Amino acid sequence: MVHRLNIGILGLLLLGSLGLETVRANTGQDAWLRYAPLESGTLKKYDSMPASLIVLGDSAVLRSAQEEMMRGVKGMTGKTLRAGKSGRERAIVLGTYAAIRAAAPALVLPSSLGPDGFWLVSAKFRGFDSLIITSLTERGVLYGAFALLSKVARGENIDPLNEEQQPYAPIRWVDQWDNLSGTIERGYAGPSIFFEKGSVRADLTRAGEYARLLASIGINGCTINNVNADPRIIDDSFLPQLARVADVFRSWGVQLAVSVDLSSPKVLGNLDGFDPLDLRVIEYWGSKVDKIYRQIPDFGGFVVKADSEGRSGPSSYGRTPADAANVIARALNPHGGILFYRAFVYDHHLDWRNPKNDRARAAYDIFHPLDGKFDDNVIIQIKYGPIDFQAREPVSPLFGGLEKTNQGIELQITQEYTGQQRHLVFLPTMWKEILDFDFRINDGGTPVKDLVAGKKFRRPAGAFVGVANVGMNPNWLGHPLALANLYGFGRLAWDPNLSTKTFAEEWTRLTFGNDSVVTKTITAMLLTSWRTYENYTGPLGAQTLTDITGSHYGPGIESSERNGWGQWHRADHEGIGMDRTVETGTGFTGQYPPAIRDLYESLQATPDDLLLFFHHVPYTYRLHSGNTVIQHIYDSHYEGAEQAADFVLQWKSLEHRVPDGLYTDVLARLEYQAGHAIVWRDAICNWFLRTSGIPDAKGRVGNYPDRIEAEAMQLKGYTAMDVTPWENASGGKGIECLKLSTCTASFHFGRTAGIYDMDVQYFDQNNGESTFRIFVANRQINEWVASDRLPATKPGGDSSTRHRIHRLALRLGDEIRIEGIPDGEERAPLDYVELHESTE
Ligand code: GCV
Repeated sequence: MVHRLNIGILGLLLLGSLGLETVRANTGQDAWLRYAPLESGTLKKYDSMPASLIVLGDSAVLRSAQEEMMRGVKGMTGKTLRAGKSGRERAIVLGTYAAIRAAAPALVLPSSLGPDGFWLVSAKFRGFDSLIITSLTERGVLYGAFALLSKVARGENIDPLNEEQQPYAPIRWVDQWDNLSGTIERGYAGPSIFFEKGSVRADLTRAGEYARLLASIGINGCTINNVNADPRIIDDSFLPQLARVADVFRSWGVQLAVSVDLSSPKVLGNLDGFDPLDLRVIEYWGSKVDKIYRQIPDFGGFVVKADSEGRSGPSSYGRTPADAANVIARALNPHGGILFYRAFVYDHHLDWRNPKNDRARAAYDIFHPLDGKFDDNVIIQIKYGPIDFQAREPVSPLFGGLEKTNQGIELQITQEYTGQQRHLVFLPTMWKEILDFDFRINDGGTPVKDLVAGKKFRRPAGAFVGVANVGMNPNWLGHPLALANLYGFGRLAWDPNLSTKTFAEEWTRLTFGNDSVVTKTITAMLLTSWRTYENYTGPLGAQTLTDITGSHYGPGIESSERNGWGQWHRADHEGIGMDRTVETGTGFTGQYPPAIRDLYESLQATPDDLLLFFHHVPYTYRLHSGNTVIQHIYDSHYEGAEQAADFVLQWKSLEHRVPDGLYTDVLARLEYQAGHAIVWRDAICNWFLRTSGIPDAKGRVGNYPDRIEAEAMQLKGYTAMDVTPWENASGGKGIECLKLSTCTASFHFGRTAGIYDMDVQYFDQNNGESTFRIFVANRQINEWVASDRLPATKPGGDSSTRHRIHRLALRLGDEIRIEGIPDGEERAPLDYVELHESTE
């Protein structure tokens, strides 16, 4: 919000030298806080910025704000801010409102400003035109400092300035699923920054840097261990180690929290059980919490996963989640701590034969009847959809089912079901749709963002939680562009009304500088990437058709069926989809308020994107788009794979505009993604072709004129193998070298002479590093080692990888020979070769 003030406009101070923007070598470590030198035109805008800095007060958080201002201004403008002399010169002034007011009584804070909000204002301070960054809290001052620096980095005008920002929800946390061993469940960027070999790391530098990143986007808490919690995390002997993490978080205004196991009173406390209503258990939690706060006075609280996926829980004693949550919450309450109780509670031994069974119902069935029974410092943490972080799900009905209970939304920054940071998927596009989704309760506007921020039903608390799982990888998440998801989570948690384009652009500028071509290209890639991924992985709300009992990565269409996990799509010869209607199905639609229930209950009214989540339809059913379901499956997968290929071209247009190392790294990832999108496309299209028996009207599926199957080549040493499931290899087969030495597969080029691009589809397992060599007419033209660390120990959809050899001159009759040299368990496995006339 911008106020008109008559309290003065900042004068301008010449900062001097105009520099050219240098594209800084970028490992990604600094993420969006690079503070790279501004290009001369942009730099000029800040000529008049005060050259001194006044900090009112002395605390760890204010010192962080001060150091950040110094660092940022120095990096971007080359100037060192000097310590300002109060009442003698213009300055940037940092301080809480109480401190500012004492020094400048004329300054009146906007009445709407609450905790953590900040005000950036050009105003007189002790007689001099200054730039004031203030807030009710020190943390808010820090957020304001970051906001100002972000503006400068993006070349925004800051003279005059009068801007007030207020976070949408009071609690904006990230969760890490780090194990004490140092591994991270569903983490794709290296080992834990917190733990190593059962203890907190000796060196917590990265943890401190992470807290800085989090603070820069307004995140105020972090749960550092896996929700599948190791009870030892709150063992008395472990508490001093937790205190060390809290120490590095504190100066960035980030509260430490941990996940706890409900059986702790038994496992750690030597009780004979953990019945939440047993007085000894109540006492256990009380004394444990007191001990924690003695060592960590600003401790944030606990997260609980119970009665879910094998975790212990109150159901063992016939108690409810409210019984369990309240006991712990009451221990936390006197200290101001919070208890997050996860709604991800379900039976993973469901009988799949019963058409009325439905995992999607679980959270609402369990928690809605308990509405109003939870204490005020309990927050029910609800995953955005009723299943589990799929590429597309409807919004969980539980958000609309809790009116007298605090709730928070759990989003997943780590890309468990969405490409594991090997595929570019900008998730805020999905999150924004979810947050804007209107439950239309009592016909009033009831968007999810207002429910989870506690606004709609005037709850004392509300929360945005993002499962981040950053690791020791220098760029935090593995894929350099995946950092946009962490940034986007923070921005949406701060202000869910921001457009995704706004903060996608912000992130791009902060990360890559202000080159408009770069900003435009990367923003466009980000904004289309979720739909692209959905197109080639999971159509029409059938969920991500991945290997759900294993890696959650590559295609695994039948893995969800005929087991108790309940992620069924129920595709058979006739049709596909889960009937979740009240009338004929599982009754799930009845969990939504009437207006939404009616929408999803009706086959005609259900949006195409979610059709198969709610209805079972024949393949010939016509969508609103006019296409049949089966043709949509074919078309969307071809479209998705083409869009993924187009990302490569878009990125290539940025060569020499982004730092070289970063350019090459991202290019390799996008090329891999384009290849893997084809693996997905072919697996899904062929599976549905075989299952439905309905051919692709465009004749693409099952016809690959440019493809030479490895098993059809002349083989020396190599033997043909069946790949399981069959759809994850072309023709269901590949070849493997069972010898200890080199095997060869060859064929003769039978097409018109010309320049061709050659794609070699091979399987890159993580239990060996095979070498491949390509010869044309006996001349070696290429060699590579299959050394990626994909989540696969066998040939299949997780390991299938494409290697492209560009612009190969081929003549009719040329022998093309592939030599495969196996290594370890990886038998130099190959699927096929494709030759396309080169267009480059
Ligand atoms: C931490 C999914 C994931 C699990 C995760 C669980 C949860 O099932 O695959 O790895 O466990 O969700 O959110 O608790």
